[in-house]
Order: sequence, then C-alpha cells, then structure tokens
Amino acid sequence: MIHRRTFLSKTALVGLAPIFQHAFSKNTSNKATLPVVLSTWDAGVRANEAAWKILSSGGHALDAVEAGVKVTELEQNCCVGLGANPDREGKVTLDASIMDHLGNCGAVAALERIQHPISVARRVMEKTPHTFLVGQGAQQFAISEGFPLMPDQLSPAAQKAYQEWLKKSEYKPIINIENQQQTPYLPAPSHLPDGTWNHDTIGMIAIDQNGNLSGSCTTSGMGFKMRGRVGDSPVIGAGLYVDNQVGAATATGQGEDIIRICGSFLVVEFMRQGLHPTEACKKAIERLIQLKGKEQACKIQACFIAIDKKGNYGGYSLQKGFTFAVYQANGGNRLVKSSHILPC
Ligand code: SD4
Repeated sequence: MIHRRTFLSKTALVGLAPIFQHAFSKNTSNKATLPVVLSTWDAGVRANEAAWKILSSGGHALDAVEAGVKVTELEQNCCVGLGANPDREGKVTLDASIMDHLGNCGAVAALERIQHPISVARRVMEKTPHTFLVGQGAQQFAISEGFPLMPDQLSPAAQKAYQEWLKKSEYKPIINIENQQQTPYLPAPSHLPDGTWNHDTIGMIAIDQNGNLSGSCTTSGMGFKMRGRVGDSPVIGAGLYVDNQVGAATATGQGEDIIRICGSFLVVEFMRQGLHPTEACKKAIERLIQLKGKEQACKIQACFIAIDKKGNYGGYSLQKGFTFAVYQANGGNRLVKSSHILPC
C-alpha cells in the first residue's frame, strides 16, 4: 500500500507529469485570470480536465462544474460515486448539490443506485419547483428523467471494506484525518490505479470567461454512516454556496460541523466583506475551532476552497493533508497543498 504522503513526495512529479503541469505549488500563487476552476483533493486534477474543456472553449461555468465532478463520480474504487463505501446497512447512498450564477440551486440526498447524483441535482434545479429531493423520491425522480437504475451491489473494494467493518461494527466515524486513517474501524484507504488517494467528496467551483460563477459538490458521505445520515455536501450554504456578485465556496470534511457554521455561505460572506478567498476560508475554519474548542477540533478535518468574482482563489483546512486542484490558462492544472491552522 502506498502511503499518501510518500506517494505525493516520491511520485507526483514523475508518474503524473502529463497531468500535473506543475505538480505542486504552495498555496500562494493565485493570480486572477479567467476562466478558473478549482476542486477538492487529488481527484480534482482529473475532474478539472473535463471542466477545463468546457471553460476554455467559452462554455458556461455550470456545465463545467457538472461535467467535472461526473468524472469523479465514475471513478472505480473511488469514494464519491456508486463504487464508494456503503452505510451501516451495506447500501451506498449519495448526496449532491449544484448552484448557478443566478442563485438557482438543486440537491439530492440519500440517493441510491443512480450513477450521477450531480446531474439529478441539476435536473431538480431546472425541472422542478423545488431545491432538494431525498431518498426514494429522489430516485423516483431520477428514473422519471431517464437515469438508469444501476444494480444494487457494492464495488469489490467497498464489499471488502464493508466485510472488514462488520467484524467490529464500531461506529466512530472520522473523516479525512490523514494521520488517523489506520484506526481499526476504518477500512484500508483505497487507491486509484495511478496510486492517488481518495476521499469521499469532490467540490468544484468555477468562473467562466463571462465572469459567471457556479459550483457543484458530490459525495458518498461518511463510510459506514447511520442509514439516512446526510452531511453538508447537498446542503446549500454548508457544502456549497455561490453568489455571483461576490464569489463561490465549497467544503469537504466533517459535514456535521460544516453545517453548524453554514460553512460555504460563511466563506462567501467573508469575501463580501473584502477578504481574499484564502483568508475567507481561514476565517471560516477559525469559526469552527472557536465553536468546538481546540481539543474537539483536533478530532475532525474541515476544508474550504473559494473563488471570488475577479478569479482570485484559495483554500484552507483545519488540519494538514488537504489538497486542491486549480486550473487556469496561465498556470495549467496544478495540485496545491493547502495551508492549515492546527498542529494537532
Ligand atoms: C460529508 N463532507 O458527508 C462530507 C464528507 C467528505 O471527504 O468531505 N469527505 O460529511
């Protein structure tokens, strides 16, 4: 098994050279040019490629953020789409949200057996008078819109992880704390064929050539979660928020805590007050630490990325280990190591 940090330090510059035009950079170079697309974690690099095809040919940010995260939803042994870890009953349940430059939004939660929850969320936004459909109703709507119902089965990796989890059936969810990945109640982290490490969520935000912003967020949530548990990703204002006058933000990490501070909305509000996206993300994390106290905050991970109306961008995390991918014309597709607040 390749440890993520080892992988990053030893192979990022070599094996992935065609993908990473600049494999890693500090979280400092964020000069504004349009268009820009930003997405969470290492898988964001591949998702950005699909989004960039649309953005660089003058397409709309909304189309870009949908197409981008669809790539991740399809990746095998990844933790976002149907190949992800199931809930405690052995069912994969998916959450997603999308928001455009006009303030329109759509979301689905606890959606089963549908390959592209992000596209269902978009249909909710565009074809219903509602913003949020959940569970069986969301699935029924997806089928009525022509989305195929996929087999009710786990991916081989998820099946293995679930069998392992069942041995103890401990309920101690921890999301994305790199140095605690090997705790007994967590499955061995899965890797894509190219060796990258996966997380359960991708959030993507983009600004197109016309200066319009959109965002998307899609997740399988927490592995071995309670049946019916929904995190921040499909909750507009928590996992995702777009205000075309100001900027856009998306989150990854412990959904319960991101919901508590209306995280993505908070980041956008900090940008409205004039903060740079990096500072806005940092201030939202500080709010979380203030709410929970340092000791409790050290038990979770929370991360934000943001873009403002000019195309400035940034990200920040509570603990170390967070990466995000950024694609813009003058920098190519780069993976950025986020700054973090707490040494836990
Ligand atoms: C959730 N925020 O459901 C998601 C989990 C996540 O990488 O971000 N995982 O709480």
